[in-house]
Amino acid sequence: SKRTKGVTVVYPIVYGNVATLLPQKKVPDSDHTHKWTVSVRGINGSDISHFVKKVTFKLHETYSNPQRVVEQPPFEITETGWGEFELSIKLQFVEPGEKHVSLYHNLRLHPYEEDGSISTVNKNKPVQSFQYDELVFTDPSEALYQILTQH
Ligand code: SLL
Repeated sequence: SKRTKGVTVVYPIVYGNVATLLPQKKVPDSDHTHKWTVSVRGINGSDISHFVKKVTFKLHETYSNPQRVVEQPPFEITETGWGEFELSIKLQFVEPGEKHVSLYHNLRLHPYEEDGSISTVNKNKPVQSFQYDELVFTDPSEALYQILTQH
């Protein structure tokens, strides 16, 4: 629909991962040590599907089908694995004319000490690594403007 003029809408989001150590021998015949979930949400876990149509998570190429597409909430992927890597999270919006946004996240599996070494005392505690960010829509369509400001 028609674009607004001189309008900026800022929408806060949170993205990142949780990870837990797998009990040994949980995944047969594999060297996977951790289970993790990477997600993108609104603040306080709020739903973003009123304006996000599709989220593509691009995992490390050691995963089969590394491109994971999620078209309904929750926008998240759960996997098991053995290593940390940087992944990309591409958001596509319900308004076809709105340019997609790519976010980057370093998947974290290990509890790190302040000096960068892996903590042995905390190794059984879940790890969390989330970042706050803001989506900035400049002159969104009138339809998207309505959707973004109604919530
Ligand atoms: C590292 N640069 O060497 C990183 C790469 C990749 C992690 C980590 C794959 C699991 C699977 C997996 O955990 N990859 O085989 O399905 O630490």
